[in-house]
Amino acid sequence: MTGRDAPASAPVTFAVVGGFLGAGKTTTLAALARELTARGRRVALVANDQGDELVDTRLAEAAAGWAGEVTGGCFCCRFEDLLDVVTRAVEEYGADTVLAEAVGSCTDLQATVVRPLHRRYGARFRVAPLLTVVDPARFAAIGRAGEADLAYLFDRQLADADVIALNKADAVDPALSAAVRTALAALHPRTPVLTYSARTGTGLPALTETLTAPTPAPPAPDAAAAAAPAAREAPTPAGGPGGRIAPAAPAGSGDHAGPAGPGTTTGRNRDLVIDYDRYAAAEARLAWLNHTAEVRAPRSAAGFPSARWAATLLAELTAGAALVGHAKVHLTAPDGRTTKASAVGDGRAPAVDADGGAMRSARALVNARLVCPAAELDAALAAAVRAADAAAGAATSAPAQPAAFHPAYPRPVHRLPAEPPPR
Ligand SMILES: Nc1nc2c(ncn2[C@@H]2O[C@H](COP(=O)(O)OP(=O)(O)OP(=O)(O)O)[C@@H](O)[C@H]2O)c(=O)[nH]1
Ligand SMILES: [Mg+2]
Repeated sequence: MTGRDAPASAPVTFAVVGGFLGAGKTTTLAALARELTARGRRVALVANDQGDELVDTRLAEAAAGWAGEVTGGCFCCRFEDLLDVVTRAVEEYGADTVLAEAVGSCTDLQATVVRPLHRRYGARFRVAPLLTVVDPARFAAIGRAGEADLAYLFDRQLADADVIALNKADAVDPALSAAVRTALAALHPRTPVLTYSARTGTGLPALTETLTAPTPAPPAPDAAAAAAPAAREAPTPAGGPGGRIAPAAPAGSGDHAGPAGPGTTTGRNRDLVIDYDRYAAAEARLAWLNHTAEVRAPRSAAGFPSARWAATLLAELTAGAALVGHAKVHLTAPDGRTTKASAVGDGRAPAVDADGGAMRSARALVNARLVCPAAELDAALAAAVRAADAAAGAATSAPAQPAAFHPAYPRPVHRLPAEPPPR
């Protein structure tokens, strides 16, 4: 019996957190990790991305006692890698709580990640409700962006949620916040909405309780599914033209298939209606870039102003994009100081989340997810680095050329339908 199949002495709390690019998932998980650590838990964070060299992993390392990552695809397509990372968190660190951040362009997480974990590994994990983190400004703007498939993906993330976590309460006009809550109640009337700010901590205790409250035990050991998993699973996408797949159960209308009834109040026990061709088309609209560079201050003994370099780079990089998912920069100086900035397409100047001050040299990580052709993103990055160097008196070199790409068609390893509602 391998470590990851072995029953743990006490179930590890496992929470998957989803939500659109830039919604505040990493900031939320960092805040939850600090809160839960203060309550005596041993918390591990797991980042996830289509590529490697992740800003989020750097942030997770700073926020939790243990941090890991799943790279090269989302949790649903890399399910075994997710299990391996979580197993290491438990064996190496003794984690009793694992918080895993899904890729911001990923959806259908109930069927592809939450249910497989709950049903097949329910003796090891107490799988928390699925949170979908939402930026109210994005919610208000996504329908007007002229990106119908991305708006569809955003809506499917909401429909998949057990709990909608409405973030950034500190930054949102109260009237907009109220309007968003009204719209969410109309669109997803059975899904609870928690309003909070990951930045200030307002509302965070309620979110913490949601993740740590007891959840129903998994169904009796899923021997049939373990013995013949394919027979119990919904069709997996074929990919490419004609790759459209049915919902994980016979199609109903609207958000979910099958009848509503007692026990169907969470996303976990409802089947999401989703068109994988539209989901894949939405992801393919995004150009995806993870890039590493060395930044130096050739003319100043004091160093270059790292926040100015980062903010200038992001402003230039995102200027021409049809839609900004999230572009972020993380700089680390040899003495450990860090600078971090983000642009999330909210019409504001890039946010400097951490300012490590002047740096003689730094290792820079750039992660960008924008709507534009991948080749244009490569060229935009080169121009943005030149502008940042000029603004900050810096000189940047990179070990490799930027190599943006478009995410591939999602092919989840598992796709489990909901259990019938209890009678
Ligand atoms: N004002 C405010 N900003 C926030 C809050 N939470 C996150 N942000 C900011 O939103 C930006 C994106 O936050 P992240 O936590 O990186 O978002 P994410 O959802 O993890 O992004 P991806 O992993 O790229 O999908 C950063 O600049 C954060 O500082 C909040 O509660 N209030
Ligand atoms: Mg993140």
